[in-house]
Amino acid sequence: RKPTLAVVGATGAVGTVMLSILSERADIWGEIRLLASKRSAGKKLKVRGEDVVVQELTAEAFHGVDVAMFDVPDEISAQWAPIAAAAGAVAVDNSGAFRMDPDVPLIVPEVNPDAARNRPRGIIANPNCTTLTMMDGMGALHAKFTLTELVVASYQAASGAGQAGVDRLYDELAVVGGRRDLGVRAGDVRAALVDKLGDAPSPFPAPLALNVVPWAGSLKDDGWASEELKVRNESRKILGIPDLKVSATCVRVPVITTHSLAVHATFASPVTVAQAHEVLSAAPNVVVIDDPATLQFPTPADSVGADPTFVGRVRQALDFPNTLDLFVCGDNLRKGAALNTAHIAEMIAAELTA
Ligand code: 11C
Repeated sequence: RKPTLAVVGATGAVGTVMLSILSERADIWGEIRLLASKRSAGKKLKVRGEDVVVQELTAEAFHGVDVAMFDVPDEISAQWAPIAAAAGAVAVDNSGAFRMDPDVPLIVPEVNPDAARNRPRGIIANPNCTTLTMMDGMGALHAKFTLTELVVASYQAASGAGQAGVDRLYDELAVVGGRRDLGVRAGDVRAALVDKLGDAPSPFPAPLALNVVPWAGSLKDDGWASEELKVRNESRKILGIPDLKVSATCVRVPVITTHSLAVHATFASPVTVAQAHEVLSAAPNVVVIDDPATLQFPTPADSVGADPTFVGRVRQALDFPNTLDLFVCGDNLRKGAALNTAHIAEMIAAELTA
């Protein structure tokens, strides 16, 4: 019998990509059941070329489900993933609700697949998309050279804030497009957006069009944004280095989809650019694009929609021993979310049918 998969939250930004990923990858699933709030129940969505009616999220809806993926806000996952697990499913959760729970493995299949076998709560967590963007590359480098410090600046896309983020950025771009009088005086972009968009809510705490916004997530102690702490805590857990020194600054940029990271990574001993290229080129799901002489490097516009993460601009830091600087791009809705979740679910399906 092919395993039954439930997709909880199929109508959101990540859920929509999930349905197309499930339609593209090897067809290992029997039934694919779509579950959502009462509001979305009854809608028809296409999966594997067929219309599937969305069912209401209830405890009974998990009956007979082998693997349940969750792409919903933290509080919905916190409530429903344990219910799915109690019904006998393995829950693969893409929210932040369980990532740091010691009884929940946090999995990147290319980096720490074996950790997925120890799941006492029946729940496996999928990392945050910013962390995931660098994990395939950093995992491979750590396995060879032993990572000791990570300093990261992110350049995060609007879709990290969900469909509302995408809609807001397009709305803002429509206001500023062609306006050569904007971006020349402090506050002019903000005023133009208020003029045209009024007090329509934005998921971003400042204009994103013609701007960058040094904030993602919610306020934590001492001025840190939650996203920055997720990068630190999740990197440590995935790589299995509890005392890894990590410092992150997370910044939203006017890109629709694909997060980028400038990474300053220190290792136990010196690493040459050639050694790093060799390891990264052999790493699963990593593509190296790095030829400074011909200006070849990854950009979000060239990476969006692809499965791998792209690494370039690899340099030996001039004033920091044992340290590489590099730039990574990864589609935050694919490797950063739906693809990694689908990959974990496929690992579990293989385990269940072995
Ligand atoms: C962002 N990375 O770009 C966030 C979105 O913990 O899964 C995903 C938040 C999370 O805003």
